Amino acid sequence: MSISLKKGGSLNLTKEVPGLKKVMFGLGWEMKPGTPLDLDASVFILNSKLKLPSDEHFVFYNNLRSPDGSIQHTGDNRTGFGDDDDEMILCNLDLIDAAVFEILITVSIHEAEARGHSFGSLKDAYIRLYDVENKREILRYDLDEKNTTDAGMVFGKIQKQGTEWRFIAVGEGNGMSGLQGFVDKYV
Ligand SMILES: [Ca+2]
Ligand SMILES: [Ca+2]
Repeated sequence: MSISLKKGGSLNLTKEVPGLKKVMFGLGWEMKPGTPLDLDASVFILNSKLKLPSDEHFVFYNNLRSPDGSIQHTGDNRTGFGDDDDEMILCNLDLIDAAVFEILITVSIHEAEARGHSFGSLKDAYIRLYDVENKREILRYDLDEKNTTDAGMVFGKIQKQGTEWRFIAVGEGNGMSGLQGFVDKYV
């Protein structure tokens, strides 16, 4: 049975799913009627100093694969139409470089400022972790605070703790700085 997390909640993936190797991070969103909104999932692969080891460790719609092959973005969705996952990121835990400490999954709104959009324009948004090999959902985090003026948000992250991986439901916005704000922070 899938586990439902709240903001700040976490789950030890290694203990919960022994032998877990291939994980899919699925992001889905729906907007309020009349607000066409393009959400973008991006991944920041960080070392223990919480920085990108190289520009290529920033995986997004223009760089779909990490250098070690552990992270693969399946491509941009511009409308969020439909109830299934709108953007997906595949992660192979076995391929993650040993120097990696944390993998952030962010979502940001494309051209938020120009279009006057924020997370307040969203009706629903979620992130879920899916075990690709065993074909089952591990956990799900439904964004509980949507009345924000943020254009970017760290939705969730996986963090290395010794030899184990833990998922944390973060849900923290970064104001109107959006995707560029994350790039400025982690490069
Ligand atoms: Ca998109
Ligand atoms: Ca959707």
